[in-house]
Amino acid sequence: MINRLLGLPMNASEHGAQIDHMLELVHWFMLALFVFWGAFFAYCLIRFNRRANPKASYYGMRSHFSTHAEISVVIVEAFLLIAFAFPLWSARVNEMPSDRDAVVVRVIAQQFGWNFHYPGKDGKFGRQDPGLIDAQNPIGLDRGDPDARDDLLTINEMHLPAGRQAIAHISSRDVIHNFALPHMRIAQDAIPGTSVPIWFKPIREGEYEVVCGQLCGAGHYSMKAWLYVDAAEDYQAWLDGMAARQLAPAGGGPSPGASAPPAGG
Ligand SMILES: [Cu+2]
Repeated sequence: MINRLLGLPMNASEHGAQIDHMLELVHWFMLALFVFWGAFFAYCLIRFNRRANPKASYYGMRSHFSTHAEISVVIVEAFLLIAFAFPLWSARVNEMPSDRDAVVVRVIAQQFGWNFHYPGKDGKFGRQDPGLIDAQNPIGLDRGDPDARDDLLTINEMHLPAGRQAIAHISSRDVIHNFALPHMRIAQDAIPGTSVPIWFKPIREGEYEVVCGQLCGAGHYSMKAWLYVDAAEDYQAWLDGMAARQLAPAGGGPSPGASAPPAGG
């Protein structure tokens, strides 16, 4: 398998096989180029050595050959771009599923960790205010906002259900980071002041490492999180458990045995 040969991590997303296929094509092409140009180089060393050519010639000699070779390389590269890279990229940006059909999460990077913000049962994200950011409230969530009452927050732990599309809105609190999910074959810079959506569909349950793909400071090496892709019922159980732990029982519904934090509400 090409994944193994190239040292790629296992693919766990729906579109990942297409990415791997393109990587494979590019590598075969590079191998062909390497062999071809290496042979041409060796040929030139012998054909144009000093003993055989005591006087330099600036005209003629095989120049058409290398021009044709270079044009062929450009044509193959254009083909790879137009036939493979553009459609892949276009699907990432133009075929974004609607919020109704997907699990939507906000990802807020900070030095040096990942905050995950789930909208809760109402499906609406509460208001965020940078002025509210403190040690207990890393994303500045305004709990006074009705939409925020059932919102859930995790640090360095993301859960998604397998087999459903996921949309992640990527942003940052401080410097530029990069939300990289190697197993999902997707990555996106986390840029302060912007929120960039990405989407993918995890197809394999498991635990996957999330890394910061952008050198972001002295603690960059430690900026890791885990993505848990769960079966649908396990995902729901996780959400329910989080809600029981994080939310005051005023939010409605029975929450048996929830040791609610002393929050006003
Ligand atoms: Cu980072």
